[in-house]
Amino acid sequence: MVEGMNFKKRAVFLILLITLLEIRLTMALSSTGDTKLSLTPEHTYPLVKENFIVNATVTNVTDLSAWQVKLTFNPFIINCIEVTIPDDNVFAGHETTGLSCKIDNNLGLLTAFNGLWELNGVNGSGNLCQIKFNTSCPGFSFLAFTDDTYLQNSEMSNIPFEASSGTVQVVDENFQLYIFAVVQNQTSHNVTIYTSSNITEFDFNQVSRKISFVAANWLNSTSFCTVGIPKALLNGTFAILANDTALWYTMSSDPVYQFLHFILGFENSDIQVITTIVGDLNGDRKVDMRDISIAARAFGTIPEDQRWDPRADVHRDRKVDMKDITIIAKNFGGLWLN
Ligand SMILES: [Ca+2]
Ligand SMILES: [Ca+2]
Repeated sequence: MVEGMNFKKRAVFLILLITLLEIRLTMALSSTGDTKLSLTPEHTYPLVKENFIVNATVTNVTDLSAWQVKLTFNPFIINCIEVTIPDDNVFAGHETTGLSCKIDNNLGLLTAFNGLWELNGVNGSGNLCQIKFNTSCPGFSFLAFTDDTYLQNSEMSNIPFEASSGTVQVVDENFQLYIFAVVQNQTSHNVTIYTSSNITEFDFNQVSRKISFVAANWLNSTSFCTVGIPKALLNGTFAILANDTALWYTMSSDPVYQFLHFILGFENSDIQVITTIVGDLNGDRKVDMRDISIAARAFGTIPEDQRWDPRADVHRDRKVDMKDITIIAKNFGGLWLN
């Protein structure tokens, strides 16, 4: 009731704030040095009901005195069992506070912290912590560092770093890899679909830049789908429509392919993967009030909230806030042109 009343106000208020925030966002983009935070292995392909380990590692750091790793994962697919600090970690040989750790397998979030008791930080590269997961069902999970992840120096200032996320593809014998060869400008490309659905009627339309197929699932079942699209074939912002409704998806890529990962319900049979413009949340290839409405309705939410709509999380940091609204507003009025 209150939500309905505030809805219009919220949309107007958000638009008004945009100009101000654009300035702040630009300032917040700090430069990064050569320090990197990554996960090894970057890509993992465990089986269902299998344990696997991922290491959070830092490379080329100077005066590291404390760190916090905050990592999100897809709790429907994997659960975190434990976080440990290996003997050969980056603080090895120094006295530390010890590991503080919080695991939330409902949210898909883990937080781990360790710091030095000593006055000076350490230099170089090394392991921060080791994270053990268990897989529950086939599908895909990102392992992504959130904004609250930090590296701190002995002056208690944040060390700029570049973070790269990892991926987990839990595989199952019921999954099948479909490969469809399509031709664009006399060049052949392979589009791949890795899924437990049965795929038929695959088509690529070069003019409307659209991939379409029919996915059949068992009654009342859901399936997972990964569509691999060669970047040379289609590139940019994608929207996935299932029976004309935009689906939420996550993305990963390698040098050749862009991978789109999504869940299909029993009712989602006519699938279209289209290129669109940034900020188009409902997949109609234009950014207008419909998209602002979707974002405004979900404004201020995180995944466990009732109003949460992952399509509105354009910035992909698991919250719908001004960053997302700014991106949509910047593209407001935009039209996809072939
Ligand atoms: Ca739209
Ligand atoms: Ca966001």
